[in-house]
Amino acid sequence: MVRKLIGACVGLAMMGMAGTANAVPMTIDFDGLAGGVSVTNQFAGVTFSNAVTLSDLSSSPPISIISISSAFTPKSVDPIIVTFSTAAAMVSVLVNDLGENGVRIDAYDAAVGGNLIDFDSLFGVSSGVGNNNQLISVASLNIFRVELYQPLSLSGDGITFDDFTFDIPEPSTLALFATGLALLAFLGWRRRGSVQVKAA
Ligand SMILES: [Ca+2]
Ligand SMILES: [Ca+2]
Repeated sequence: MVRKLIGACVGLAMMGMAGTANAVPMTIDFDGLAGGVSVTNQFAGVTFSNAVTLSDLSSSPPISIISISSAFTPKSVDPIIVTFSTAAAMVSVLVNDLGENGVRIDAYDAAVGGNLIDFDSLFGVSSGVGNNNQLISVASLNIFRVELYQPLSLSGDGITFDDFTFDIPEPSTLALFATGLALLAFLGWRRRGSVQVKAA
């Protein structure tokens, strides 16, 4: 009976791990929005700030986003910011027209302030027109905010962003995993108890 229970718990724990690993990332392609629209809370689970849609750039069909404050050239002092209502484990975004000013994504563990927990950056050549679909990504436990910007100011050249993707581990599978571990610990304790009784 105890052995059967342990087997079931190991199965549950493994299901939990498999479910967490297989969480499907969500991608926002912005294509359902018109051009010139402020992107804020139109999409579940995320809130954008300093972002507006762009529809007239042939290199990033049909809708991408740029910053409101500096259009194609957001800097670290005025980045596009995305916050998550539940912690993400991975965030990626496609960059178009990437040039020598580069692009960077910073990941933080709080919606405001917090610690820098991961970052990624990528650089193109000269004005970089047409250097499209360049992927940058961050991965860490507990991502509650990312900031997108150009790290350098070598020229006035700009970038656009598209296909914002994030992966939030499902709470149900995490809870199942935790339940499995707790049951295993309890059964281990009970079995050790029964062995002591037999030895006495
Ligand atoms: Ca798009
Ligand atoms: Ca460019």
